[in-house]
Amino acid sequence: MSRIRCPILSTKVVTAQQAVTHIQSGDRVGMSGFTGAGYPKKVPGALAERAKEAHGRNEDFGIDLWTGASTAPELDGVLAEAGVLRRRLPFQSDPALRRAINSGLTEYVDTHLSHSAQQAWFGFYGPLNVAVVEVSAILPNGLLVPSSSVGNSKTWLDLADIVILEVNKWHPRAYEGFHDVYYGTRLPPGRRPLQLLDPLQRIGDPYLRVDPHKVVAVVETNAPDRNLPFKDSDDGSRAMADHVVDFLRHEVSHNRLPENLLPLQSGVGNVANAVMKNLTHSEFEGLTAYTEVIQDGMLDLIDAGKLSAVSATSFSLSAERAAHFNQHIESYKGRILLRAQEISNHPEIIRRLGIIAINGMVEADIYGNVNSTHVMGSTIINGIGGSGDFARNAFLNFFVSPSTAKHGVISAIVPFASHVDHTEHDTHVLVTEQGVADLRGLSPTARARKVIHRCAHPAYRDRLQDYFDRAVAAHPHGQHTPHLLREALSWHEHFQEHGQM
Ligand code: 0RQ
Repeated sequence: MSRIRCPILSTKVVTAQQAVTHIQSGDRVGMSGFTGAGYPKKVPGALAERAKEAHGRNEDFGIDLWTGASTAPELDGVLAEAGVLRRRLPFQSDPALRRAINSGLTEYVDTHLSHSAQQAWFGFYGPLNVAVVEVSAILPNGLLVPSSSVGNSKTWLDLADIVILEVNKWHPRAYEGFHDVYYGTRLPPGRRPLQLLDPLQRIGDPYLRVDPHKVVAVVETNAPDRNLPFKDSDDGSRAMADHVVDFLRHEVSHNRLPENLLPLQSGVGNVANAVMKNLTHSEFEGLTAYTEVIQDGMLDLIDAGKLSAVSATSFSLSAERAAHFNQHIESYKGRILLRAQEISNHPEIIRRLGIIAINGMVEADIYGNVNSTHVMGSTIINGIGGSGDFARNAFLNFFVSPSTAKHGVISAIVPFASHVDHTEHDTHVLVTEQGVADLRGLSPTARARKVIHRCAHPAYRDRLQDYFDRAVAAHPHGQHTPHLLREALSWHEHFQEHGQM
C-alpha cells in the first residue's frame, strides 16, 4: 500500500531536486532528525548540489539550519562540506560541521535541547521559512506518522511558512502508535502544568499535524538511518559501568532509591551504552527509562525483560540493532513512546519523576565543574545536548569519563575546567575507571579531596593534590574554593605548548 494516502498531498510528489527550488539563500530551515534518526535523506544532498552550483557561478548561497539534534553525513556532512551552513542549532556531532564551526565559518548556537522549541516560539532565532521533515507515512486525512525520532518536528511544522515532507519507506509502517506528540504547548503567561506522571503516559496524539496548504513538495525515499556501530566495551568502560551499577546498589541498600530504581536517562556514547549493558546482567528488574535517546543497551534491557517502559525522543541504534528492531517492531509496541524533545527533556517532568541521569563528560575540575563540550577551552566537540536538561533537574546525576584522554597525555580531572557546562552546584557523582566521587552534600574543599583521591589517574593525582594544597595555603582568607589563578589553566597551556598536560 502507498505510504502517501492523502489525496491532496499525493499530488505534490516531486524529486528532491525539484523540492529544493523552494529553499532560497538566506532562509531559516528547520529539519527533522535527532542523533542520526528520522532526518531527511535526500533533500539535504540536493540542496548541497544546488548551493555548489550557485557558488560555482560566484553567487552567495547559505542558510540557517535548525534540527532536533545531531543528524548524519547525508545532512550535516554534505551541507557543511558545501559551505551552506551560516548558522546551526541546537546540537551536532558531524566531523565536517565541527570543522566548519571551529574554523569560524559556521556560527553554532549550542542550546539545551529542551529549550530550542520554546526559543524558536519566543522568536529568539527569527522566523522559520521552511520545514523539511521525514515521516514514515501520510494518512488519508493528512496526519503524519513520524519515523524514528520526533525531536523538534512538531514545532518546525507549526512555525514554518512552507513544508517539504520526505516519506521514507525504509521505516516500518508499524511505527504508527509509537509516538505521543503534545499539542498543548503554550507560551508564558498561559502555560499549564504537564500532567505526565509516568514514562508511558500519553498526553498527546500519535501523529504530527501539518496544514496541507503549506506543503510545497513531497519526496519519496527508501534509505536507512545513520546507525553507527558501538565500540566493543573495553576494560575502562566496563570498570566505569561497574562503578555506576555498584553505586546504584549502594543507594538502594541505604533506602535512597527503590529496588527498581527511578526512571533512567542515558546519554549517547559508548560508556552510556556499556552502563545499560551492565544493568542487563544485574539483579535490577522492573526498570523504566525517561530519556532522550534509545541506544542498543536499552533494547537489550527490554529484551532481557528488565526494562518495561521507555519514553524518549529518538533512537540511536547500530545497524544490526536497527534491523532487529524493524523486524520485531510489534513486540516493542506499548513499551516505547517517542515524544517531542521539549517533552522528553522537560525540566518539570524530569524533576517530578526523579530521573537518574548518566552522561559523558570531557573533563571535570577538582571542585566538580564539568565540561561536556570543549577541548582546551576553545574547540567544540559536539554540544551540551540534553545533558544540562537532565543533570540539573535529575534526582541523581552521574558524569562519566575515562580519567585520561589521548593515550594518557591529557588528564580528565584538572585544577580548573577550561569550559563549564555543568557547574559544581549541579554535579552529584563523578565516575572514572579509577572510582566514584559522590559529591552530594559536600563543601568545595571536601569535594576536591574526594575527586582527586577517587577519580584522578595515578599519573596526575599527586600533582592535583599539590595544586590543591598550595591553593589552600596561599589563601588564608579564601578557604571556600581556593585557586591559584595563574596556575588554574596551566595544565591546558602546557598541553598546547608541549603536547602533554
Ligand atoms: O575523541 O575519538 O578523536 O579520540 O572526545 O570521547 O571518551 O570516546 O567518550 O563518546 O562518551 O563522548 C563528552 C564528547 C564524550 C559526549 C562526550 C575526546 C576523546 C574522543 C569522545 P577521539 P570518548 P564519548 C545525551 C547527552 C555532551 C552531550 C551529552 C558528549 C572524543 O558524551 O558529546 O552529554 N557529551 N548529551 O579522545 C581532549 C579531553 C577529552 C577529549 C574526551 N579531556 N581532552 N579530548 N576527548 N575527553 C545525548 C544528546 O544530547 C543528543
